[in-house]
Amino acid sequence: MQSSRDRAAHPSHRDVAPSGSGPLGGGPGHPVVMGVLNVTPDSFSDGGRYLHFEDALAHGRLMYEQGATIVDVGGESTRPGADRVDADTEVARVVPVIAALAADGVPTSIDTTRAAVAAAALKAGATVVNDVSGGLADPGMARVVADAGAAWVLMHWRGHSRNMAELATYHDVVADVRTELRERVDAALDGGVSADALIVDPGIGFAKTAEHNWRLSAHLDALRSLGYPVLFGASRKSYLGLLLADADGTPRPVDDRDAATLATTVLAVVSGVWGVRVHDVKSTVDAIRVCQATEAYR
Ligand code: PMM
Repeated sequence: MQSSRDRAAHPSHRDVAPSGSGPLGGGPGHPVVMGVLNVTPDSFSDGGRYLHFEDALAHGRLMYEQGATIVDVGGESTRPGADRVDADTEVARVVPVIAALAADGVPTSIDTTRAAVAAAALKAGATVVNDVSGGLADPGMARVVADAGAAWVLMHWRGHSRNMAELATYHDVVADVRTELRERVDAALDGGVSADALIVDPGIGFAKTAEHNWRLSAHLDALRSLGYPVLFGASRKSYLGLLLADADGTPRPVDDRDAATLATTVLAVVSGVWGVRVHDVKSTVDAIRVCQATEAYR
């Protein structure tokens, strides 16, 4: 079932060693906290709040002070149904923020599916490319990542936000996502990217129903068995709103999903993920410290 590209098949590799680590030092027991910073007018949670440079910079700095390992800067909304923006708009939104955070010594990732945007962001100081398309959207991405020696998050994805709901059909969502992620890993390696640079992500909410999201959340071990660090991003997503809907079926509002998000974070951390991508960094860091303190007494 495992291809030769499954790093779990090579137990000598550091990511599958008992201490397990990956880019940025994340891994089981000491997960990376990726703080979300959307410099967009229309993201589902923080859309419009950080569109202005000063607001974005202040929020990025705040998340870093609160303990974020890295700040994930995005200039295009990926919420279901969202329209695309052009690459110039994306660059104009993210590059000044990344450059200013880098000047402060704050590590940043660029959340984009476009090679040109990634290249501009890496030049401005980002060190990780967070590509929600896993390299599918832009064939030039592998070259940009390889040339920069950056880390690359390959998220499971089936199509752009506009029509992704139609693509949520799986035989077995956990096995299918695993297989499709392995294909993305293979393509990245074939494109010249180092295995050490890769991180995989199940893409919670992307071409997935609520049930698909729960199944993936419950079986993160299956993704970890690929042998690559796993990033988990459930923060404030709509399946949590559906779970916590009112008696009349009204979903829990986005700004009241942080307790639920925290539960997903704790479960993911206990499953041994490399990192979590969250909006509320402070509560996440507190919860991880509780996990670590408990672990120290096992
Ligand atoms: N989710 C969103 C955006 N980018 N990147 C990764 N790697 N994983 C995710 O789950 C993910 C992502 C959804 O939008 P948001 O920025 O509003 O959370």
